[in-house]
Amino acid sequence: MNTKIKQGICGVCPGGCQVEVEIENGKISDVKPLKGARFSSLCLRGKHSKDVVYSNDRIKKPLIRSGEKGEGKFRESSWEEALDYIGKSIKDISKKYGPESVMSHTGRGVFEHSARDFLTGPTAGIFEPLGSPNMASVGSVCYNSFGVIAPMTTYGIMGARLTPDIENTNLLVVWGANPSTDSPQFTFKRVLKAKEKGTRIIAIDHYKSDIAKRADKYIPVRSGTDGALILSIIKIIIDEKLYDIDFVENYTYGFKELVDYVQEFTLDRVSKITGIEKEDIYSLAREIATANNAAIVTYTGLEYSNCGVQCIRALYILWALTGNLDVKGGLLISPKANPTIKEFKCEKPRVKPIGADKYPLFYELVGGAHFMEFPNAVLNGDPYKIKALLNIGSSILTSYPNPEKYEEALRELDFLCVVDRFMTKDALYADVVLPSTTHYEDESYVTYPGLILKRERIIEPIGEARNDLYILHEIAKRLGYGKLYPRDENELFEMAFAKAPNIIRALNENPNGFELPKPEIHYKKYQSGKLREDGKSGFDTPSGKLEIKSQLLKSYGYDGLPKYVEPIESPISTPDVHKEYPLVLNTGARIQNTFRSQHLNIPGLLKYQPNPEVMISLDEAKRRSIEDGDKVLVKTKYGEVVFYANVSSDMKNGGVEVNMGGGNPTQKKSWRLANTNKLINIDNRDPISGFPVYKALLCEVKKWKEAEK
Ligand SMILES: Nc1nc2c(c(=O)[nH]1)N[C@H]1C(S)=C(S)[C@@H](COP(=O)(O)OP(=O)(O)OC[C@H]3O[C@@H](n4cnc5c(=O)[nH]c(N)nc54)[C@H](O)[C@@H]3O)O[C@H]1N2
Ligand SMILES: Nc1nc2c(c(=O)[nH]1)N[C@H]1C(S)=C(S)[C@@H](COP(=O)(O)OP(=O)(O)OC[C@H]3O[C@@H](n4cnc5c(=O)[nH]c(N)nc54)[C@H](O)[C@@H]3O)O[C@H]1N2
Ligand code: SF4
Ligand SMILES: [Mo]
Repeated sequence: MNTKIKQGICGVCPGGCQVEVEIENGKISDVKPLKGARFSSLCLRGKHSKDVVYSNDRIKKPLIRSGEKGEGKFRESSWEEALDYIGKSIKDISKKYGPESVMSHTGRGVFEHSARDFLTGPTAGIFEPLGSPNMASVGSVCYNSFGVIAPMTTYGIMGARLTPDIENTNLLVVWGANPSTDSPQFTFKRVLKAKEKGTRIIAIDHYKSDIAKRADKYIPVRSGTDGALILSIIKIIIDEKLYDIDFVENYTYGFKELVDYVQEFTLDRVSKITGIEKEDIYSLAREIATANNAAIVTYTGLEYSNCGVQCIRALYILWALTGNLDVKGGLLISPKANPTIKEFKCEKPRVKPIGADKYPLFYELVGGAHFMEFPNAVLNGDPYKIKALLNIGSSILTSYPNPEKYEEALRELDFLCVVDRFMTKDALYADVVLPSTTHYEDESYVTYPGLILKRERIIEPIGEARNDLYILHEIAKRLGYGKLYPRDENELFEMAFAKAPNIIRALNENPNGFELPKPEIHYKKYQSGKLREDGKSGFDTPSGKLEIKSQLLKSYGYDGLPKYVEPIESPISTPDVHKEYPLVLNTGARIQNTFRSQHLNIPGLLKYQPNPEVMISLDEAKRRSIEDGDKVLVKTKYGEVVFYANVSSDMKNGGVEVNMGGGNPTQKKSWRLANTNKLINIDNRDPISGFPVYKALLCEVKKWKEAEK
């Protein structure tokens, strides 16, 4: 037997974990974490990554639809034929209906580091040189609320520059995130180390997640009500003068209005809203304000309510008011990164993308189209018709709310191309499906904090799979602008590091990669002028201060203050609906063996959790005669889906947590039939980000037998 060991990067997701791969007769036989490496970690999916690579479900050749849309009948084709067909269709549609009628959408499948650099940088608009403004991504439902809109309207900086100083903090608050199940596990490892050193950890979540179980204190909150909790904490620190008075006087805008506004967030009222004991709210406020320093880890838990952006803004404001912004052990602001990628200039499309009218601030800060508006554009021509879609690395029909509507829209299109590793439900509606490689099958690079590494090819591509960027190059070439994307590995490095060729040299010559120069540490950069282009002290916002009251939000007609809005469907705002649907519905908390819709066809990973589950409390289950493992129906006003009961003391009464990701044809039957997004209302959104309310609706759970009657 011919066995080799190669050092590499795990190939299944963009996590970039450094691994050791055992190869027998040219095939991966085992994957282990790389001992001693700085970015080594292996999640369950990494452990089973060879099963993903060699799954029979992989798409192996380009496919052209031969049956009806949705039927699943395709014939294999050559790359040339498939690419020519795509090029011709896009050109024809663009000519007939205008370039704005062709659209691209990218998802979590193209977060591999080079793909991410090309698809979020100056070459993000795949059809932009053609004249289309319609590039969209899953950023329409993920990250941009917490990572762009909230920090930009508050601190005037992108959230990518904000990092919790986990190593130096006394108090770490994990608020609406769960690093222990998230890929990659780098943050989790840091949190565990901090805990070992004695850092106090508080977790705030709607259920007792893994990180909440490890925390020193767990605070259960009703989904979607964190905004009220944060404002009551701010009220306490103002009442007790526990805030940083000098900072408020010199560096904030709108503090007085905030003081007036928070008066309504009394302990009594907020305890009723959030379901948290008054004593717990009070001691949380005191702990955050009096800790020597406090850091925060947050992410998607706060994005999906009716006031997601404002809630995250409130949290950022709280962190600054308590003196925890850009200090040792607090929430650090890193210097602006310098992109190294080749610039690409083309005439800007004259028409605005879809969604720019409804979510103008999203358009200004994020750019591109808002994909929540896709069905409305395709089906109703609002604001105009979209006729063709290139969807790369996203499973639209399992990810977006009200999938029936998206399905109708995909059926209605004149042309759809899907690029994926596996047959998604979207792909069943495609005219052309193209196979994409895993990261074991091609060469590229990975970027970590402070380090760039070359990513070596470990095995030859499966079937005729190709790297996404080279596929894009071929499509762009047929539209007359192939130079937008690299043709091959040489061009990939040349273009990605066009502004720093020394990095290419270092990557080729040094197996330990390229260490980025360590920036000098400067705390409180708002004092020294390091946050603004003009070198003046303060923040890079319209007022030059931290905007508690955001002028940018105001100029777009939104509330300037971080106002709390009770979920528009909730026990408080819709008591009638609550009678019929007495449980607060939350969906999509991560589990380690899947990644959104992915890997629900891999037997080794399904073993960890064979069926899609709804987590329900012991009392709520008993009341409904539901036992652990029972098949149950979860019903909302918008739809009903079958899940399996996970009766657990980790869930509090009055709420449930439902897995997301089901609905794709290759998945195990129970998952395939469980598309959580059928339960979600497409029209219920955060008005600023346009994000759907995935995590604060009402539902009922019934035993399956009873439901059948
Ligand atoms: N109800 C509910 N809905 C949610 C959420 C929730 O919490 N609740 N979460 C939301 C969030 S945060 C997000 S990000 C979205 C997820 O949005 P999606 O981007 O749709 O995420 P995935 O389901 O992971 O789909 C990624 C697709 O890319 C493919 N893929 C993987 N690697 C590659 C690659 O290298 N190249 C290509 N071309 N394809 C690849 C996979 O096979 C898969 O089909 O879902 C959102 N939807
Ligand atoms: N294994 C794995 N890793 C992943 C993914 C995956 O699907 N699988 N998805 C990737 C993606 S797309 C993303 S965006 C990131 C997300 O990364 P995270 O945001 O850390 O994702 P979660 O682990 O779901 O953590 C969110 C937590 O917020 C809680 N929560 C929900 N609603 C509320 C609320 O109203 N208030 C509070 N306080 N908490 C709430 C949830 O119960 C959950 O514990 O993870 C990425 N990593
Ligand atoms: S997070 Fe898991 S699947 Fe992703 S790269 Fe790391 S080990 Fe692989
Ligand atoms: Mo996400």
